[in-house]
Order: sequence, then structure tokens, then C-alpha cells
Amino acid sequence: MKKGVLYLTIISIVFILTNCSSPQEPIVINNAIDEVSGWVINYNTLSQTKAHSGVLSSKVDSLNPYSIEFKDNLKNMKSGSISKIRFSAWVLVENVPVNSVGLIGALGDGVNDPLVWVGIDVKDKIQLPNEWTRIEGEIIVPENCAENIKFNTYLYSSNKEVAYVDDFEIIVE
Ligand SMILES: [Ca+2]
Repeated sequence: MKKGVLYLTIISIVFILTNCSSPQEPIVINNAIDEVSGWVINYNTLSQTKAHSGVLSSKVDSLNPYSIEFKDNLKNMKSGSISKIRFSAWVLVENVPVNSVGLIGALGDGVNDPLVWVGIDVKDKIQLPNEWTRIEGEIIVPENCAENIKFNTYLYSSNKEVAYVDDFEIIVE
């Protein structure tokens, strides 16, 4: 686990479990940064400078290349089989072009990480500075994926560029 990263356990419920109505319903998990339950929070990234919702976002820069992060076992995200995980977040950059910021989604077992890794390059999606843009990606979950496999998603800045992220959403299908 990265230095300075803590697990918050119970503050409020952000898991919206809809599978009571139908086993085929997708599970939606979202985070507006202002509600941090169940997420891996690097408090050094929390910022009031920019926000897509509420007053907080998570800022990546040279000191903190990783934003807040969602990380949980697949079995905790949805009962039954999972075929696909769609992940998204709203991202803002102060300068363009931005060459080294990506929204990451990955599957891993803690030993051979990552088993699946998807990085959505922000530079292909954001042409204007200081405007929030929704970045999205998806992971196809391999069949018979073990229940102890974890999914995680976060924003990553690999070369000291500043970016803000807010309003993550994860849809488990
Ligand atoms: Ca927010």
C-alpha cells in the first residue's frame, strides 16, 4: 500500500446495491470525494481549489501522483458473476496539453498485479484547461475470475502534471 494512504471504513454508505430488484441489474458505485466511505484516501490529495461537486476534489501533482482510489474485492462489489466493470470520473487540468495523466482501472490479486490494466489517456480527451471532462473506461472481467481479485481505479500523474479528479462512478455488470 502506498505511503500515506489510509483506509476509511464506515462513515456513510456509498454503495448503492440494486441487485435486490433483479440479479441482472448493474451495480452502481460512485464517489463525489465529499463522501469517502469505502475508499482508499490519500488525504494529501484532497483539495478545495477545484470541485466538480461539493467543495472537494482529489489533486494529483509532483508530490502526490496518485489520487484517492477505489479498491475492493469483486465479491464485495456484486454477488454472482461479473462480466464487465465500467469506470469513470470527472477530470480537470490546469494546462494543456497534458501528456502524462491517466484514469486507471485494474484487476489484481495482490501478488501478480495487475492481471488486467486499462489506462485512459487524458490528453486524448481534454483539449481545454480548467474545464471538467468526464473520462471513462471499461474492463472486461475474465471468466471464472477468483472472488479474491480486487478491482481498483484512480487518477495517476506520471510526470508531475497537475490534475483534479472528482465524482468517480463504477458500474459493475
Ligand atoms: Ca466533490
